[in-house]
Amino acid sequence: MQRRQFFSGAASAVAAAAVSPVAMAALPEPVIQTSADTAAPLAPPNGRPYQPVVTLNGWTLPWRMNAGVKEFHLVAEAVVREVAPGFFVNMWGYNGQSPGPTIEVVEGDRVRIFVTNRLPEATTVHWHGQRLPNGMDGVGGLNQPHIPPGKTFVYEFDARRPGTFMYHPHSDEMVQMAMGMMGLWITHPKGRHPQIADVARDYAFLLSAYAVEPGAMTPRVAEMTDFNIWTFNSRAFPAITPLVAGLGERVRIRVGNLTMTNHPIHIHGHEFEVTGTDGGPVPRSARWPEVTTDVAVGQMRQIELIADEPGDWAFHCHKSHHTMGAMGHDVPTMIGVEHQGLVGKIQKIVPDYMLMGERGMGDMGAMQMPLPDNTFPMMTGKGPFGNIEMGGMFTSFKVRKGLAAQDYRDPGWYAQPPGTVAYEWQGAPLDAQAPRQTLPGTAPGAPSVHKPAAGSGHANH
Ligand SMILES: [Cu+2]
Repeated sequence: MQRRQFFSGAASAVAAAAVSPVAMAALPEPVIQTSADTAAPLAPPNGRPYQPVVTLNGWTLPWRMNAGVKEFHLVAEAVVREVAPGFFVNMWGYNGQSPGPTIEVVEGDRVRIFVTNRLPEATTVHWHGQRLPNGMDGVGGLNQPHIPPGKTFVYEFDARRPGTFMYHPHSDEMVQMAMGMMGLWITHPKGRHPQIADVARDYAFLLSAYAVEPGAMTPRVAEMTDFNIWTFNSRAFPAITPLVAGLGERVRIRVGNLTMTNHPIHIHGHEFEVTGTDGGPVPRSARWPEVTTDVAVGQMRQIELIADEPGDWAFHCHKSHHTMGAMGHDVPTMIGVEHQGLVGKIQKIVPDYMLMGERGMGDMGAMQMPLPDNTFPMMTGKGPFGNIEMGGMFTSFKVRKGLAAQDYRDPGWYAQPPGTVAYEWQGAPLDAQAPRQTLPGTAPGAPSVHKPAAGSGHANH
């Protein structure tokens, strides 16, 4: 705190000498967000019209129109982000949150971004995916001087092509991105665009991951592979807002990845097409149906679908470790290990030892385990049928008939029509002692039906 005050005090003294009072007075007031909830879409109060996005557990930065230029003010600063209820992480971000606010502009807009550095070290902002003058690209040392603590730099360029982009520092990147410095940038098309459809709902979020020891509050910034906090926009299930859609609506979901690994993003009950990347819209002739798309590091994928199946559909990263809450990855596999009589003996050596994982780990969703301060359970979330046993990069896509256009509230659990839910077999139980039907050729000792002919050259399977 003292360090920050020192820097801002020193900075204003220096700045006052270097910049005219008129320019200082012209700095737009920064807007700060104190909530990690999903903000309502920001309808543009001026400038070219567009359909705003909804940033999951995020918000859009308001701007000031100044003689036809859209002026934004980003403040790089230390923040505390509530990643899950009661689980707080010390991060670096922008304007009170991490990720920073989404910036929404329209193709052709002249944009001026003031970046004030309230971090204890230098930073810059790189505008990932944008066409812009070289000196505005934000790579510290290469395109511009690093922004020292306490200083404000100005970036200015035209938003030349529509699409979904990101922003992040290009100054001590390893530390600053591990601490959460990132944000989304949406350039909406001006007027109709042949490759960009009108959609009823347009969602956006970043994938982010952190290494936070249970009980700690600050990410381990040198970690390269063993992350334990997997998030959509720095929120972990069940704290991630569900995506809602009216039955039959066309929905766009924009996903950017600034973690250290790839994430296959998967939706249930629907197919989608990738309609754009950070390189721009994908030509219609180059699209194909998918239910999972891999979002690699430093990539953005924009998917679109018709929400024509009512229900609560899972929407998640398909790496199953990424749909877990805080966990250690050095847990031994105990499946099949009979250690019932051993617990007492082991507890004499390790008093906190508990029997776990003998029959799989699904029971952990119900287990009331003592947790260290400031963490959250590995498997959590309650659904209408019991524990959901998930965490991390998981939420739901809720499709409902008759949802009002501007209604983004959680509609609650889907009521399945009678007779459409998987049910328990009520007939005669399987007799465990009865002989099983065996397919010819697969009984132990039977000759393999796939045995390669001698000399065929095929490797044996
Ligand atoms: Cu993942």
